[in-house]
Amino acid sequence: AISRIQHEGLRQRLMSAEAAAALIPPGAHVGMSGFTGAGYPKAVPQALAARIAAAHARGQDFRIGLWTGASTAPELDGALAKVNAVELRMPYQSDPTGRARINAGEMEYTDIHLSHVAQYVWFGFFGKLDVAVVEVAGILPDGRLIPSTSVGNNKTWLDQADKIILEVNGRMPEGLAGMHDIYYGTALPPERLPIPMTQADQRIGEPYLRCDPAKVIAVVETAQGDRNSKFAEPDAVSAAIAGHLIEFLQHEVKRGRLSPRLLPLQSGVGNIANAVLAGLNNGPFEQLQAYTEVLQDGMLDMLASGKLSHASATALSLSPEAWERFERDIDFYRERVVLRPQEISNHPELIRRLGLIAMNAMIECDLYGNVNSTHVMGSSIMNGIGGSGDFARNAYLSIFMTPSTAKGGKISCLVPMASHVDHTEHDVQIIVTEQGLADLRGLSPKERAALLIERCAHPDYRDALRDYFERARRGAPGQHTPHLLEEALSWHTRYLRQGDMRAAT
Ligand code: 0RQ
Repeated sequence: AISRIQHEGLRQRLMSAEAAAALIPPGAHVGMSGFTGAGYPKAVPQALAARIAAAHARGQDFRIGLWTGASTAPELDGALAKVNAVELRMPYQSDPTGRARINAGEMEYTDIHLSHVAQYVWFGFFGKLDVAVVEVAGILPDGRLIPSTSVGNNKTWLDQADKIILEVNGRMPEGLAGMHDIYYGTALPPERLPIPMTQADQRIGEPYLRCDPAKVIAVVETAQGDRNSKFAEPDAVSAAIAGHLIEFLQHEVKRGRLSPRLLPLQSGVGNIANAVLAGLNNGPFEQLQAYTEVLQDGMLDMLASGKLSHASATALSLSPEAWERFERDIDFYRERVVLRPQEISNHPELIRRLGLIAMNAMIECDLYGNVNSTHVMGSSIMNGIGGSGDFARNAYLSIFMTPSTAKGGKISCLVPMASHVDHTEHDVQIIVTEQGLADLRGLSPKERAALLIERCAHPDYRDALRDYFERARRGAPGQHTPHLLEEALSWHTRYLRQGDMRAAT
């Protein structure tokens, strides 16, 4: 394990997780590594949670600001949320305990586009970053760091923090070295220059993270793998969504709007996304490319089969079986995978230039194509906007997918008015449910509503949607985006009242 820490001075800073956690003061802004359950620190957050719990037991105030790349794992978000250790969380979370705290009003959360985080910290919008806690796969003799299974905001945390705690994870394969591409050319306005990338697989930076050894206050050794959660096998609903989407892409190729190689794919996380990738792996397209945030099982399968030539991401998010394959064939994957900082994987400039096909899941959408990705019934957070907004606004094709209903049919995912809007009608082109696909490009609001009802609504809700739309067309004061404001959110209030959006029969 010693060979993982090749810098003499940093070897002197080796200590226990408890001793390292003791160096994080109350009120600190702490930037931790971690993105979709990959590359998060495994030991220091739990030791910090124990320290904070002990302080609370003594009646002392002790909370921190917790900044990450994206979601982490029970050992980080879960452990800290459990002891109410987090004053303010950003920019993305999916931990059940953390979510419950936020929705109970006990934890503040600021949900921001993942591409914005690094620059907002440089701009000083969130105040000073006090401590960085970053997992790495190794430390080189000159102090540079071999990144772990995610890059996220680590470059920014290491640059911006006054003090750095490193977790060196001996469980991470040494073959990760060389897979990353850390770009150091991001200056602040008005000195900004174009990012020199024109191909999705291009390397424009360095394989290692720079780190000033003088700022490193602790080095902790760990040997535990990532969270690596399992995906559900594609079910009939997600397979139907994938089928509609692939048929649509074939149609676009026939029309000459896409080449048979398509354009670089961005795919969100979750079971529907994985089913779409499985569909593409068995589909007619060859030599595909990915420029995405997260590399999940479906993309690994496509790399293995050769359907996908290469993939660019900021993090892995693999099931335990996929992780085994990744580790075994890491030399194969290192030739085909680039892991970048999230400010680059999600950069609007690059998304626009490369012309991505962005495919993300959603919670609900309304008759006019406004999409809610984050909130349940208007006021409770689910996860966060993540990268979906970075991609949706700037992609070549902006696609949102959902089953047509949720909670066993009690909720329609197509509603008269969305109870929260993350992606406005202006950023949404294509909606897919298991019922069908609505291509909204070039349509007026009323044309979109008619198409969405016919193609995407569940039959249980189609008549009620038609009825609302027809009455809005007669009774709304304006006929551009007709709404009956007193009724527009009545489906949500009915659900909150009676646990079902369907009118009582
Ligand atoms: O809750 O498990 O309690 O039943 O939402 O829904 O259908 O399992 O779908 O896991 O793909 O998540 C939008 C949340 C979808 C996710 C969202 C309930 C449903 C279930 C999950 P239960 P499913 P998924 C790049 C892209 C934002 C970030 C993003 C997400 C739970 O995709 O967080 O896109 N996206 N990032 O029952 C009430 C509705 C509902 C509903 C579903 N209409 N009303 N509840 N649910 N529809 C990746 C990153 O940025 C990191």
